Amino acid sequence: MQLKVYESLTLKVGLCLMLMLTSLAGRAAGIQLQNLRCEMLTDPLGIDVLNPRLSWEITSPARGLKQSAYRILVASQADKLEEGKADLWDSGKKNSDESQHVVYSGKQLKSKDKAYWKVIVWTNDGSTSSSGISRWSMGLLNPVDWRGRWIGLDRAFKWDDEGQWSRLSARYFRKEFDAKKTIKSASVYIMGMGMYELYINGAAIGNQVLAPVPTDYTKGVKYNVFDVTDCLKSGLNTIGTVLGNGRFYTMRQSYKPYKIKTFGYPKMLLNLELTYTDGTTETITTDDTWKVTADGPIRSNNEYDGEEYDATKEMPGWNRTGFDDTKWLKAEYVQEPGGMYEAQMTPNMRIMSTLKPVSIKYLKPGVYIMDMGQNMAGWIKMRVKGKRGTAVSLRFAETLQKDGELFLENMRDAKVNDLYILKGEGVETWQPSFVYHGFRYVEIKGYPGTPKVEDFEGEVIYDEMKTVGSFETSDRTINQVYNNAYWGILGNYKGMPVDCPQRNERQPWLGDRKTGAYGESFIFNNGRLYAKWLDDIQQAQKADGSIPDVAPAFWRYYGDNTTWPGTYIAVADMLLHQYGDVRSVERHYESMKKWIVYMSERYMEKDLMTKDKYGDWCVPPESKEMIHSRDPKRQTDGVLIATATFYDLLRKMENFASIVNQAEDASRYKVLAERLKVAFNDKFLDKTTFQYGNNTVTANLLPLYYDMVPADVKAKVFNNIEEKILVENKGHISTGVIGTQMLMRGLTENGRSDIAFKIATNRDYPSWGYMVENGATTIWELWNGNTASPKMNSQNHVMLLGDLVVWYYENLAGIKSADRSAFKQMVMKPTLPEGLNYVKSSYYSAYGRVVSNWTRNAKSFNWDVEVPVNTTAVISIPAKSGKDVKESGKSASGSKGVKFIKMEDGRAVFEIGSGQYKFTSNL
Ligand code: RAM
Repeated sequence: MQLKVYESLTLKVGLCLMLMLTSLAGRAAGIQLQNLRCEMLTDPLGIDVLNPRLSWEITSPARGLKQSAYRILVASQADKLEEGKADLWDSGKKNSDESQHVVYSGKQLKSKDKAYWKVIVWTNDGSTSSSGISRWSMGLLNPVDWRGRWIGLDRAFKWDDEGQWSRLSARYFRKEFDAKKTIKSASVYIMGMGMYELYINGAAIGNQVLAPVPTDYTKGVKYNVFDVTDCLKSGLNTIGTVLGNGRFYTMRQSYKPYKIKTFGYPKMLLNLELTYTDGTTETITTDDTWKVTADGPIRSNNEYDGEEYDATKEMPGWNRTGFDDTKWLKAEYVQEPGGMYEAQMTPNMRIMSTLKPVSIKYLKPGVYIMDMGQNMAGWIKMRVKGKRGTAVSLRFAETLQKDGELFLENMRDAKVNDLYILKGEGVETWQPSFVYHGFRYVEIKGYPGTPKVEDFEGEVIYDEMKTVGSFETSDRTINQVYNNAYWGILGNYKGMPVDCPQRNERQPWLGDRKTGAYGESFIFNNGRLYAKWLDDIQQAQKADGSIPDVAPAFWRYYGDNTTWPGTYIAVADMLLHQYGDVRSVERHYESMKKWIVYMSERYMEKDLMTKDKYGDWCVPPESKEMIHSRDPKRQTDGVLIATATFYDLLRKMENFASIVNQAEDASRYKVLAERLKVAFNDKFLDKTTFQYGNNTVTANLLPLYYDMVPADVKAKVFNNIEEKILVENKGHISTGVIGTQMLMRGLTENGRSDIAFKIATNRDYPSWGYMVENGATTIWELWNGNTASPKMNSQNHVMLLGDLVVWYYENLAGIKSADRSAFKQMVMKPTLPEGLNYVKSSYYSAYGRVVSNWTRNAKSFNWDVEVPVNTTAVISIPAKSGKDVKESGKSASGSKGVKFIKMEDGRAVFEIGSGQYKFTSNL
């Protein structure tokens, strides 16, 4: 059985310490517990939720297994986790099948408290089983719990440059202290702005990079917590930190102050809490006894322009005891950033994988071009040997020009250039600390000797999260597009979902993820990242209710738009549907409501929502050089888009309102939605042609998908879509960021999965396959990404994925959660478009692994299905009759865990419980 504390974060403890609690689970009669392990690699530390939600996963191959009761025990010490000793909480035996998000309801926890917990479960086969032990700890819950002061240096130095391509060297801090007694335990609480590296006695603490996650620091400041007990000793110890700029000291502040928010110079607040074996405690805090220098090896670090590292300026031993810091400056007291201090509830970024370059080619004297074979986001780790003072430059690009040089125009004014200056002491290994790049190709300049593939490695960086989905089909285009989507999605997770990782932008644009977040959740366990993003959006909201298009609002785009800000509500809905995260709905309900009220009061005219900013962004334009179409026939009316979108958001709000017991609100949303629908159909539906607006696919699809179309004309509206795609567009996509969000599901749900399949497998323009055909290894910002102007043409944007990934999993694989049940109930109904012969897919839900592997030929359909313990699935198998379906060679209806329900649309429908099944039917 696996335990999880949903609220908590998987912060890693130091390299010199890996605390792993051994699982103490016993095996109870009847239940074979498999894969006994703690879900968290290390325990969640420093959370700031008083009543965290506890979840567990029961693994067993048994069929039809369900939890019938549970009992949670929580204690302040691991050895107290026995009956009668659980001093924090003993839930008692609860007859319930709940195993997700059970709210801790024990003694109130205070700052720094530790909690150890386990669960005992009873299952419907009469067995009992006990889990292993997991733990969490509380952070510093009140500002007063933070001792010491913010320190930094509020100025630049003579080697810095604060112009448009600002250069600010990293700041190194150190503090020696004497631990006079024997240490029992020690924890570090750190807020290091914009980014920090932390060392104790020379050892790097944690394997996070580019930490903490970015926020609007005037609204919220994230702290990270580490258990550093094993890194300290009695006597003299030394803490060292390095502060980089991140989004805190933002370049270009003198360039576009009206647009780009900046926060000042790097700064930090740190508490090291020591508990001695005699029970006494001591806190080492940041104050003006710390020493600091800005004259270390990191000469410049700038997310967009790159990092410069001069190894001749290294300061050996600077983060260990005994270093001579007499030439260093005294740290200065500085103003706090202004935001609330918040425990970081989402894991930091980390080096998640590595890539070997596929080639390094000579370009001209001293210049080589390295190909990583994959558009990736992260950095290059390099090995080099040469004379002291030699400078090696690495520049990054997504594509090459015809002459083999880097194509840098689409980076706009980002310099994307790392520089390493050798110290000349044998083999040197280097990778930057405070920047990342989005690239496939690297220009290597000034490398001593001939650079070899073995000397370079691409380190792929994104938020630490599990890959939970796998997906493969018999179609090579779908497989490659899936792979491109996978790389694009992970590369754009940067403590927030950004639009792109390479050019001078990298902003968390809301609209790009409205449906994307949902599709992504099938591939990555992104629940905590998106819950954090909702907080970012809430913090970006103005007092009057306005929500920007970018949040955190590093770029100030308060345009009172409908579609992009509506992502706030759509992502909350995704978290509810995929993860059962009711708490996010509760936490954001009032802010979402405020935005709805704000928009309706200001921008509703005659029951239509009039505010739209981007239209159906990035439709395929009339000429392949263009970015945005100017052809009115390709564009969809903004009021149509805004009204349909707002209608859908109101329906979602209606559901949220009932979840938070606001019945009056719920009916208000309902009434308003109805009014919108009437006005919408009056205004946009042509009663003779059954076309909406100017009859673009998007114009017809939005109302159809959102269920705004009068029942008697639905088929006719859908006919217009079919005709448009098949006749006018010859089976091609014509939608942009908006229409693509419901295109694949819209076609499939209306019985034309064949058209969806055609669109998904096209390899000519415009299509996802066209990107593949032209060498893409990620997804482009534009359908014509290989020919359009470089002014807005990223090769790694995920917004054009629309609902494609959702369609892969829910429709092709048939792995789908029943409405908002977060996979407790599933509806598994794979679509079998002609030409697709197999799908092999799995998804790791909160309850455990779901598998759907199907193959078909002219005669039969074979389907291997796996459903986790404590869940059920309604499955739908193409067959002539229920009797025609076999499970493991026998009649399915007689099989254990399988119940025949009905025949429907040429399919036999069964209900199954947990377990593995092998279904076959004759076609
Ligand atoms: C561009 C970006 C982003 C998009 C906005 C509207 O700056 O490409 O992805 O959301 O425009």
